[in-house]
Amino acid sequence: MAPSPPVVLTIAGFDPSSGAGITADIKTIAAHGCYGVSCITALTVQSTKGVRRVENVDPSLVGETLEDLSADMPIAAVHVGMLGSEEVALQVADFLEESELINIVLDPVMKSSSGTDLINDGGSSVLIERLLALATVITPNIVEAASLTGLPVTNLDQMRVAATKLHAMGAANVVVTGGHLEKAIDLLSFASVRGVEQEVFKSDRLRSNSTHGTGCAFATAMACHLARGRGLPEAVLLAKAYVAAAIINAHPLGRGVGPVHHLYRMHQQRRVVINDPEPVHK
Ligand code: PXL
Repeated sequence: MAPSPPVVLTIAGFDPSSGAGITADIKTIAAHGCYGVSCITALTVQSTKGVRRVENVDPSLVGETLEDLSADMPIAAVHVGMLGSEEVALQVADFLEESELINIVLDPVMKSSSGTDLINDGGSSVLIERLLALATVITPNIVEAASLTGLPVTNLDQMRVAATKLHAMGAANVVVTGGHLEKAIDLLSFASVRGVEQEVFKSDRLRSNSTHGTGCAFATAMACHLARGRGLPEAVLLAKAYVAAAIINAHPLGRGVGPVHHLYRMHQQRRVVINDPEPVHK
């Protein structure tokens, strides 16, 4: 029998249009040859045209789900996305603290691109005061990095300063994603034997209307690569390439900002590699 795939847990909100959130994350996890399990933090009513409504889940459901899943399966990595409320964020912080799981990727989701709050003020405080320090790596975009640090973040120099402040606030490793900048620049700021190192990943910005869910896809792909034992620089590089390909291969769907194509690899020619459960593509 083939070896079991690494189990990746995503803790996130539900986007019924499947561009972002839990259902999108499960697609990303499957695309990486991992097995996805999930815990829903909040329901949203939304389409490609934006978020209409947010309903946070009963926090005890979150706590019990996380307990049950982690007692049942070996979890190789965790992705944390939308948290919604302070009470849910506290359940997640308590769980991560007690479970001692590794490879925790925290995407500090704050607002939808249409401007709806996806976490309340109390939840943001828990994010800053507890969750930043529990994560292996955090993946704010430039807007989230500005909101977390109170600093302006509109160019590479400011991304560097914000990442340094996020380390001081407790984050072990930081990727500031700048897909919205003229050049798509991501900055990885990470702890190495030489101290804190910063590595810049540049690519051409993709002009596309199919970009809904890029933040979730990037952070979840990072979790999958860490689950497979890859180091942070390689995980960033591969996650960035995955998101770019998911944008390029997207079909125009919906009347608003369309979803990326998380499973674009399913339609590509595969090369079978013995003993490697992860699909390899040419
Ligand atoms: O892309 C941020 C995000 C994350 N999670 C959920 C969302 C959104 C944006 O709309 O709905 C559930």
